[in-house]
Amino acid sequence: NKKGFIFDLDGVIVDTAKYHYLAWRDLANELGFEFTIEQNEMFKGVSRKRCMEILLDIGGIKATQEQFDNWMVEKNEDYLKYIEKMDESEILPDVNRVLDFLKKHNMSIALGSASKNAQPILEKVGLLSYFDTIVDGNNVTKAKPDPEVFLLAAEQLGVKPNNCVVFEDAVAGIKAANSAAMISIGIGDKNVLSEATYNFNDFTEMNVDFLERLITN
Ligand code: G16
Ligand code: MG
Repeated sequence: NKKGFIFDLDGVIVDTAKYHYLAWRDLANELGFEFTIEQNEMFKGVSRKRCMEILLDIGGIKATQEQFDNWMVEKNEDYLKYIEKMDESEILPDVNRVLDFLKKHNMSIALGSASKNAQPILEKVGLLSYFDTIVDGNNVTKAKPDPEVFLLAAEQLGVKPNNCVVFEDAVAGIKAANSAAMISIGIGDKNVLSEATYNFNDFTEMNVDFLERLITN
């Protein structure tokens, strides 16, 4: 039984949330209000469009369609400047070890992210070659918690959904994996990601025994 391993990007492979935060904060400040790091929690795993809607709600701003679209473009251009300087030092702890283990055992590996900037980020940090396929915000119409992103990744890997394992840091992502009938692995706070099949604070806690069970069961 062929197995597939699907990784979320932000919060699992790299911490791009800090750059998304800076770019959203820049925009909020320009529009005349504050945007805090606590409020940024709501933006994790959420599509760019939905983030824009939430931001305008926070600021109490009513935008025309044209303003809405322009501000989204502006936020993204600002974000691209922040991620410009990313390199392999930004890969989260033990991500390389887990990817190397899966590659060594000829497992199929996919990215399943809401971001439209996923591919350039993987290139910058030097991980692109690990991935057999990338499914991201450019390929899907329904955002997490809808399972579309992970189902498409499974299909592209040629692996049945119930033979797939998903690594996720967001509640919406865990819900998406569960409704795709995949094994969900929460990376982060166990209390927040309580719906996950398994929980780890980060990849350093995931030992070889666990990885071996994942690839054989
Ligand atoms: C990521 C981030 C979200 C971001 C989304 C869209 O999701 O967690 O904060 O809003 O991608 O990103 P972009 O504006 O680059 O298209 P994920 O699924 O990788 O955690
Ligand atoms: Mg994430």
